[in-house]
Amino acid sequence: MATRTKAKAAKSKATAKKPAKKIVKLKTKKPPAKAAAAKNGNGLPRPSTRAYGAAGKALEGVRILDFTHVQSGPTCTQLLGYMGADVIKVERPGIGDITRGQLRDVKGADSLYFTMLNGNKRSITIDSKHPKGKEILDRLIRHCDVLVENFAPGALDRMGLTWDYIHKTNPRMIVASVKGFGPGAYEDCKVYENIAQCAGGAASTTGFREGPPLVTGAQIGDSGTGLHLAFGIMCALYQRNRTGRGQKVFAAMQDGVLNLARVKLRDQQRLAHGPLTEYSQYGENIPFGVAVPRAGNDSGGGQPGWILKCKGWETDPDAYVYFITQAPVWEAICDLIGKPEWKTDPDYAKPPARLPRLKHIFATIEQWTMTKTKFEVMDICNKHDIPVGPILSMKEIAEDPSLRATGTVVEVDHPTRGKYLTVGNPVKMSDSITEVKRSPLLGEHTQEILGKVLGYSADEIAAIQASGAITASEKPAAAAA
Ligand code: CAO
Repeated sequence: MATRTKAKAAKSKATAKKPAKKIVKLKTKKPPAKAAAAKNGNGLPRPSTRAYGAAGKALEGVRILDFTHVQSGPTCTQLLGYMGADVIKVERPGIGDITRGQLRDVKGADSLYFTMLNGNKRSITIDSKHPKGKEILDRLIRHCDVLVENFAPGALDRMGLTWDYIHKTNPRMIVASVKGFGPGAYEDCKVYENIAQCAGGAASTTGFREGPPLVTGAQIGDSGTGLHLAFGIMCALYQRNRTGRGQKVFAAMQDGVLNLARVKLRDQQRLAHGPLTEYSQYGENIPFGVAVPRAGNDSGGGQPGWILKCKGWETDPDAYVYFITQAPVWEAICDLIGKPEWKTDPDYAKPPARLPRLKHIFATIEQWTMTKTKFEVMDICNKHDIPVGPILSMKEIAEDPSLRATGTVVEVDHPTRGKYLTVGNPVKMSDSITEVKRSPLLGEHTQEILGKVLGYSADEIAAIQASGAITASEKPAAAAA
């Protein structure tokens, strides 16, 4: 205190010696409201001080009324479950999701089709057409944030769950749907994976020119659309923070496939300006038609690529490698394959000169790759930054230790089928750690959800049970495929 007083006195002495200065009042600008808000974190809470991974999951607190079945819808809700949402899967009593019994490999147990698409969910059985069932659904609608469904067009409305009804019951609820097609000529059609691949432009551009259209093994129609839907749901949840109200989110499988095949719509428009020079048919002098052709294994980008045989191809159907002749590493490729003269030969030195000779170039590179295993090719080429990729079989992927280590391939235990592999969360987050849980048995959580989530008393649950709204109907289950 004494020190402060002394200092004060010294300061006033110094001031007294100086001639009095005219005091100019400076107009201080108030910081703009936006800047002040930004300084205060734009309304966000203070950054958590908890260790990364210990502050809960990304979607903790979000509750999903999962009315999905087969593949497209379940893919979406499983991802939301991986991110921490509480996913309540509503299934028909005694039957459940049709995939429980489809492509069954273990007698009496839920199929892999079901178990691999319905992890991290709880199952409740409700007959949605039973009056008591309808009452339970109403309560669920009030307790959930998002309803996700992929019934055939009109099925949800036929249950009485129209958008108007849901919105009136819970104005905050987001209603997310997958259908085969958007509004138009085909809007009432039922759609499965391969139909979407065909209608979305993927099949007409997949396969070899001289063969028929091909569908791909990647489920871009089902899982791809589920992924699109999940993105829409996330955006709707974010917007709801501002508006306080839910909205409809709609993803058509045709649209989802087209979105993934957009480079082919790019090429369709390029065709109007001349041939597609990176397609091998250009180098082979085969004229282009009016639509984008099938391009075999041509690379979809500007760098020519092809699938080449590797050592063992005679007996191993997957002894192949994808090889890209990327321009910046052309010289390294020439040295590796024993063609150093191609580095300066005007027929090979520059990319445009190589285009008409791609078939011969890849056949020559293949003579080299056939002397190595696909993994040896990978090791050698990567040292030179040459982009190559081994054709991995599903067996190799299932056994790959790095995919296990990252949680992309996960082994889970199931009470009736035992251990099985599933695909974990393909998206890794540093502060939201995914825990992959097994799929639920049919109706495994019915009592728990009725009591703990919806607040029914034990007597009420007993009455619900007696009503037949949550128990198996007399109808026989649909035949499993
Ligand atoms: N209680 C009572 N009834 C229930 C019920 C429940 N819990 N859950 C479903 N149902 C009823 C539906 O109300 C519907 O009845 P109505 O037709 O009488 O209204 C019935 O079950 C069948 O539903 P659905 O028509 O959706 O099923 P489906 O097997 O005939 O068709 C599919 C399947 C996938 C072709 C269709 O659902 C569809 O086109 N979905 C949209 C596109 C899609 O997601 N396709 C991807 C499928 S994965 O390849």
